[in-house]
Amino acid sequence: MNISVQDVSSIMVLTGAGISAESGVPTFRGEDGLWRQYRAEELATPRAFYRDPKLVWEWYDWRRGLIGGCQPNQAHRTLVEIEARFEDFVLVTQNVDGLHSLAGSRKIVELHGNIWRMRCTQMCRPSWEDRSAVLRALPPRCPSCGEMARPDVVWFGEVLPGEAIETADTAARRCQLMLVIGTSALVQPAASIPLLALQSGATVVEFNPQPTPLSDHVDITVREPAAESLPRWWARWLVES
Ligand code: BJW
Repeated sequence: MNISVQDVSSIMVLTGAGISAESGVPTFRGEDGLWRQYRAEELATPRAFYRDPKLVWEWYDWRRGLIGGCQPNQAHRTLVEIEARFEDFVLVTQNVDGLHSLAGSRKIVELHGNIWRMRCTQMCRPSWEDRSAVLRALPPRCPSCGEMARPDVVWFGEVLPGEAIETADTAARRCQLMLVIGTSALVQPAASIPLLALQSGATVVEFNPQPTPLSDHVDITVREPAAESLPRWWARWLVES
């Protein structure tokens, strides 16, 4: 690293499914990824949901059960340590699994929602958390108005939560260092966030065993699984600083 810990006052992290891979959560586009077994357009779009809500809920129920048995790994935990070290820190995640929060991260921005929350399709009340690994009745109902509930996640064709994307854009323009961990950088608008940081002069480090469309643009690429490489990178950076 050409900058020391002391020289960095503002740090941003962008994570994707790869950071949770070593916890046992399937990625979307990897070899064993979810999109290899299921067609995204049949499950992760509003159209799919309104065509067959029970099928879509069964898929989310299955994933909730799977994620419910997973624990944060060393990469999630290292981000908690990094957060404790920097006053100006923000962790922007595309993940819906809630593992950053379980690990103890505090300043989290969830771009694509959270699988443990649901919301009323009639929007009669704010979203609510339901951590039941298996839901009793599918599709579940809104406890206030009795209409159908949906997962509080962002599907293809849906707009990301305004505050989340604004916070992420502002942090990207302001940060001096950005860590991009475990994302294929294929899904917009999240994939463009590191480009904002690069345009603003930040140093960007990518942690991913595979190349991505970002790889040629970033300052450093670490081509290893994050649960091994992130703790090692962080320890080395502290020592070198
Ligand atoms: C490891 C590892 C280890 C493995 N360690 N790494 C501009 C151009 C073209 C299209 C669009 C555009 N703007 C918008 C679009 C349309 C669309 C889009 O981007 N499509 C592209 C696919 C072409 N975007 C949208 O629709 C978004 N909405 C939007 O922009 O609204 C305005 C608008 C709408 C329509 C038109 C124009 C504008 C919404 C996107 C919502 C994404 N939702 C999902 C599902 C969430 C709910 C759920 O979980 O069910 O979010 S899709 C899925 O992809 C999920 C993820 O968050 C997201 C990103 O995936 P991620 O995290 O990168 O995972 P993978 O699997 O792709 O990659 C894992 C990586 O980890 C790999 O690289 C591995 O190598 C690596 N890895 N092991 C480190 N141990």
